[in-house]
Amino acid sequence: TKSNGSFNKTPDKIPVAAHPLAEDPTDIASNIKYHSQYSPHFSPIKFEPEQAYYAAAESVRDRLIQQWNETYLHYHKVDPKQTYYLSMEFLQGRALTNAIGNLDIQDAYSSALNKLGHELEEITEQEKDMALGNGGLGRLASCFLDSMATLNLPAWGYGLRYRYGLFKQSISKSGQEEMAEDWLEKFSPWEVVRHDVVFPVRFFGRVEVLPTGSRKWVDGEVLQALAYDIPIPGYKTKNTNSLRLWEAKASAQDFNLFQFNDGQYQSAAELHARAQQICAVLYPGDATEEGKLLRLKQQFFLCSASLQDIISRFKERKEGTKREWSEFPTKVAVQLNDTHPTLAIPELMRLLMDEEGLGWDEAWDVTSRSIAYTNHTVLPEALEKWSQVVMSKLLPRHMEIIEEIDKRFIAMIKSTRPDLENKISDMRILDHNPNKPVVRMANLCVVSGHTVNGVAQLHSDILKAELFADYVSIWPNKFQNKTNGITPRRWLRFCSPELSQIITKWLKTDKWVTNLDLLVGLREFADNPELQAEWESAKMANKQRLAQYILKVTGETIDPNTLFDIQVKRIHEYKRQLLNILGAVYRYKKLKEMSPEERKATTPRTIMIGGKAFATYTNAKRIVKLVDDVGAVVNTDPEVNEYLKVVFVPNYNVSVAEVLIPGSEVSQHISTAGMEASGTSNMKFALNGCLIIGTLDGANVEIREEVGEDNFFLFGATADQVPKLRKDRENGLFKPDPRYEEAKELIRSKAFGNYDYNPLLDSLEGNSGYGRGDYFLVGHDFPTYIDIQAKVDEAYKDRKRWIKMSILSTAGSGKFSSDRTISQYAKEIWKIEACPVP
Ligand code: B1N
Repeated sequence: TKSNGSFNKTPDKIPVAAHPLAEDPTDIASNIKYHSQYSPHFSPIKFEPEQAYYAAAESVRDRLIQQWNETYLHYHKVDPKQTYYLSMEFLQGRALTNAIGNLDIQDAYSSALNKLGHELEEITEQEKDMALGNGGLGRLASCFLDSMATLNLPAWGYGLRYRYGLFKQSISKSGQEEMAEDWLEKFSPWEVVRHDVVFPVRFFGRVEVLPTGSRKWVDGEVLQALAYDIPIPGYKTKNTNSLRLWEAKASAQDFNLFQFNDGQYQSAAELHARAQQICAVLYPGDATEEGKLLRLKQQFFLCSASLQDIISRFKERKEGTKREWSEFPTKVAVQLNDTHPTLAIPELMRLLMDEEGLGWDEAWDVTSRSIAYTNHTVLPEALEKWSQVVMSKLLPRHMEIIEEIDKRFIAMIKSTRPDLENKISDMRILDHNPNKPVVRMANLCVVSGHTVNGVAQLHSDILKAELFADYVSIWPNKFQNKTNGITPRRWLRFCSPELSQIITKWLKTDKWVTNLDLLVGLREFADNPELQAEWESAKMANKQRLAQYILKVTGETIDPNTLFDIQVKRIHEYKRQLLNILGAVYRYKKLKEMSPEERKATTPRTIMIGGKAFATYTNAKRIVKLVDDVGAVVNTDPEVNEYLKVVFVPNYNVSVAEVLIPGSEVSQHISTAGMEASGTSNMKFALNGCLIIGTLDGANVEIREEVGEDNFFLFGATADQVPKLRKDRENGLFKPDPRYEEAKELIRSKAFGNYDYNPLLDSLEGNSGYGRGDYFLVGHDFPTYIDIQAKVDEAYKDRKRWIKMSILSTAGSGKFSSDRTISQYAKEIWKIEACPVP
């Protein structure tokens, strides 16, 4: 059953039936009609937006498939070094607008659909988000795929084809409710199943020692990994890469016909049921702890299938002559997106030793020169630790290999670095805590990988100074920084066509779409009244679109003439949505105390907060409920609702972000300093001319450097002050600001309903403990937060200055293109080069 789809092509002398890729809208329209008739998914009477979406998507897919096949053939022929980006999450969002945009066929498809009685915008709304990710980490993987294709890099994404992606969130009287979101309910036109790409993946079993002394993993249960490919087109280039997602299947032999005929339906199909569980759901946690066997199975399934595929591609391209294994690292770069795919390390070792017959040293050399690791968080609860007991049962051979890596690492320290002897118990991979012996996945990655990188400068510095400090003295050159980035295609060019057009007009080129540094060219026009007028009207159009969206999903009317203030991201105490809502409560209280004249002099504001809470994260869910409750009171208070509205935006996801971000004017990125590794929505907001209210955390630091400190609303403690502030708190040295006490008191007084917010507010009281004693320093940062909000209100009154700041924010965002990030990975970690399809 081992195969990777190497092909015996159809004879070249027989041409493919004519299937011209139409350029002309009339021809495109007839191609769309063709699909509605001959690729039917519905009964043949209707051609409503939904039917039009599927037919249009299939018509676009025809084009993609042509370039996709050419890309595959070209890479096969050139045989360049390729990158394999292994990730448990890809947060792709919608594909249609992106594909049409990257293929540069917007106008033709728009008029073709008009001819068929439809609007392109309405059609694209039909598509469900592909939400196989939780938040920043998954969306980063998707931005990277876009940049890799755009830069013509030979690269693959590898992930899992979850049946249900991230849950759908709705807000009821009791707060957040979760529902399964069925992105495959009606089939996805963007995936192609590769029936010829199937690999076996084993679980459980035992290790057999062969007479030769070599070891082999046998017995247990064997499932099949089947490949589904999603095309990843680059922007205005032929290169179309693949996102390969694995689905778990059991084979027909595993179906016990005898038992079934005997009426034992469940046990007859037991393995089939277990296979289905593997890819049933995305683990919906973002930086939270979990320890389920199923999650470990998912991780191994991804690693094993992907590595077998990578190895078979490596072998296939040798064209007859024997290829040396030492060449493997010159053809293969594997990037681990956090520790979630760490099992790629022992799995590659196992495949090389047990299946290919290499010795330990040779296998170790190949493995460690091929694999690199990106760290995305320093939150202790997100650093994966797997039980050695569980690991030994599920993956007995891998556990042996990990033990050997651990043993050799310790021996190396003892012989070369006796000064580190007393650090060994922290640095080693196995933690022999007698209560719960675990494997520390991050340590395994640092010891085994050739490169370790953080995702923003501050985060990378913290990794070197704290989390991985001991390793730095052994391998000073192993550690790098790769500041995150976002794709300017989805996050400006396609989500804000109005602003894009203005930028192109003033820069006299649209080259900024692939060379984002060109945006600095806007600086010289930042004071120009003509540009300012155009800029303001484009932002206003985006605000109106946003207001319509809010009305549609919440029933709340918001006024586009107020300041639009947005915080959207997963709900987490370290991200401090609670600080935002306490600030809103304080603003409400002050407005209530003002005279009507005084109110008129304020800057009216609409605060929007959105994001999903992990289903069992109680305080996060209380925060969601609090935002909604505050909104219910404020928005119906006739004294203040002209000056303040608070809206919880339900079901935040990629396509909601594409509406919210272009319509934003200020955006909050207010995590406790040192805790947000990078953040990436901060980059999207800044790129869209939105000013940031932020702490010196993650990529905020670099955004402020780039846009200029005058164009960034900074407040709060810095990362190096945080440990002392927590100590001070423990020692009873914290003196709360009276304004902070007022805000908390108003909530405790039940001004926002009867829900019991005391447990949430109590997390801000006391002296110490994670999730107690105000670990996240909301109280410490509250006064400077309120002060900076007053500065925002003042700045907004000076329209000329505000628009200038907005322009300068966009102008300073060039660095945050994922094209820049990926170029750096390609050059400094992967050592791969562009391989453009002619
Ligand atoms: O990765 C993003 C960063 O921009 C964010 O700052 C960071 O919080 C995010 C366990 C995670 N770190 N760790 C996770 C996700 C899922 C999971 O099960 C951890 N996500 C991040 C991109 O670098």
